[in-house]
Amino acid sequence: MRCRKCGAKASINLPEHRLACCKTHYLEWIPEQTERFIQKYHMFTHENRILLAVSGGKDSLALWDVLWQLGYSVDGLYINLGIDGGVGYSSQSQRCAQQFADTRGLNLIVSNIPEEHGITIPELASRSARGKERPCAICGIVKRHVMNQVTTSNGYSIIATGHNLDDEAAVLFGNTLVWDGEQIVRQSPVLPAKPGMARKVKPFCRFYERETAAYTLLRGIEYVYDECPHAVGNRSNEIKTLLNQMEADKPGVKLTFYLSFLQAKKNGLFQETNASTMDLHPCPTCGQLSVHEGTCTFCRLFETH
Ligand code: Q46
Ligand code: ZN
Ligand code: ZN
Repeated sequence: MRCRKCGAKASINLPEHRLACCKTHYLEWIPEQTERFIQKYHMFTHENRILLAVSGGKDSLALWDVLWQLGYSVDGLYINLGIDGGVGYSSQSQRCAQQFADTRGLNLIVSNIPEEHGITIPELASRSARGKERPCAICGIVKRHVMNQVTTSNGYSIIATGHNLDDEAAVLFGNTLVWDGEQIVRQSPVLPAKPGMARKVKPFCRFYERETAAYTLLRGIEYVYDECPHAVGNRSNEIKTLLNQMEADKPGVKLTFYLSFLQAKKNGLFQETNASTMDLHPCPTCGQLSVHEGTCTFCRLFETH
C-alpha cells in the first residue's frame, strides 16, 4: 500500500475514505480535516478563547495537539475525579495531561474533586440512589458542572471535547434504540451557547477512534492507556462493540450512520421541542443556571454528603 500523496510506503490505510498515507502525510491530514470540520460546522475562530476538557486519554490530547498546531487559543481543563480502580486511574491520567501541557508550554487548569469536596466520585455514587449502579451518571453531572463553572468564571466562549465518531455513533444508536427524541434532537457537532453556558463543540466527531489513536501514536503523545474502570461493561461500550462488529462487515457504516443523521437533521426531520427551550433558574448555592428551581442537582449531590 502506497501513500496517495507522495507514493512512499503507507503507514495507515483508511478504506472508508479511500485513502492511504505515510506518517508525514497522515500527520498533515488529521489537522487539515479538523480545520475543515471546524469551518464546516462554524465551531469557532482564532478570536475565541477555548477551554478543552482533557481526560489524559488519546482523543482529548490528540485534539489539544491539533488545535495547538492550528494556532487556536486553547487551555485545558483536567478534572480529578478520585477514581483509582486498582490502577491509580485519576493520578495516572492527570500526570499524562500535565506532562503534555508542560512540554508544550500550554495552560492546564486542574479541578480536584476529592480535595475540593472531600469525596471521590465512586464514594459519591455509592451514597446516592441514582449513582449506585451507575457512577457514570453522577460523574457526568459533576463534569458538566465543573466545566460550566470554569468556563463562565474565566471568560471562555467555547467548551471543546474530544468525542470521536465511535462515541457519537454509540450515543446516537443508544438514543435511537429507545427513541429518546429530546437527546436525539440535541446531538450535534455544535451545541449553541445558552445563558450561563458556553457553546460546546466536538471537532473530532467525524474521526474514527482508530484514526485519532493512530495520530496520537505517530505523534508520540503519551496518554493514559487504562480505561476508566467504570467504563468496562457500561452501556456505551456494549453499543460500541456491536457497532464495531457491523463496521468490520461493512467499513464506513458508522460514518454513514452519523452523517446521514446530520443530513436528516439539516433537512428538518427533527425539531426542537419545548423541553429544549425551557426556562432556566439560578441555583441559590452555586449560581449556575439549571432547569430545576431551587438547589441544582450538583449542589444537592454534595449536600447529602
Ligand atoms: S470517567 Fe466518569 Fe467516564 Fe469513568 S466514571 Fe464513567 S463517566 S467511565 S467518560
Ligand atoms: Zn506521503
Ligand atoms: Zn448549585
